[in-house]
Amino acid sequence: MTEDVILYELAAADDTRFSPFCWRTRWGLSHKELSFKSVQIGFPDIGELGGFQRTVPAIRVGETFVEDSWNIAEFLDEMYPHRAALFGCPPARGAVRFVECFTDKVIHPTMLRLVSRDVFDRMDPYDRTYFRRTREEMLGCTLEEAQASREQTVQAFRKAIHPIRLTLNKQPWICGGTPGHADYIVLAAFQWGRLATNFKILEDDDPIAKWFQRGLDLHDGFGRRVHPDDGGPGFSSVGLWKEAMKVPG
Ligand SMILES: N[C@@H](CCC(=O)N[C@@H](CS)C(=O)NCC(=O)O)C(=O)O
Repeated sequence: MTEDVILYELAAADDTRFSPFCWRTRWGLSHKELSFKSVQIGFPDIGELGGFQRTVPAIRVGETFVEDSWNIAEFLDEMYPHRAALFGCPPARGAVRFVECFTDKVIHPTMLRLVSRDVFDRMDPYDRTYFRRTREEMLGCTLEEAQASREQTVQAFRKAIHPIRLTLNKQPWICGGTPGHADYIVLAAFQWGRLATNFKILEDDDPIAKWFQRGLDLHDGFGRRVHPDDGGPGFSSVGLWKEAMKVPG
């Protein structure tokens, strides 16, 4: 397969790619040493891609369209069997499914509580109404209420992810000696936090924070370079565009 990969994904008003599910695929593509073209799509328009799930990430490679980060990772392993595997053997793949479910049902809902108000601030006005309505439904409260309790939320969160800490005390990566899709699933959740907010989610000496830093260094700093501190787009224009466009907060 020689065609270029197109990755459809969300972006903030300042062009930061913050979506955790899309970061799973971004890291998967970089793991396979594949360059890709990133195409931004607004939240309300995802259905126009024509997928069944109406979610991003989705990729297009020639005539092939694949949606869902898990399906995309499987597709990449099938298409590029000679490049480093994302999953490995069938039992390993099964265990990655657990990591995916834990992340989707424990890490993401809490991360949403921690970052959603900041994401809203950074979002293009076009996406804001949709984002507030759908995310407040998910949270069961307003974005502001979720943010108001984040000190308590983050304390509970650090305890809830202790099994990851224990794993990383025994081995450098969630997948063992080298990183794979399970690492990218969890790294992507923390990348969401890193790119969406300045709020401190992990203490610097936490083994999970150290693993995250190692993750950012993977593939020539692929994940690190996107942050404004490292030359990426990001926080610099927050507030400014809002004022310029006279959009209510
Ligand atoms: N299981 C899917 C979930 C993807 C997902 O939920 N993506 C979010 C963006 S981070 C989305 O597209 N949401 C659509 C919406 O909120 O309408 C995957 O792993 O790709």
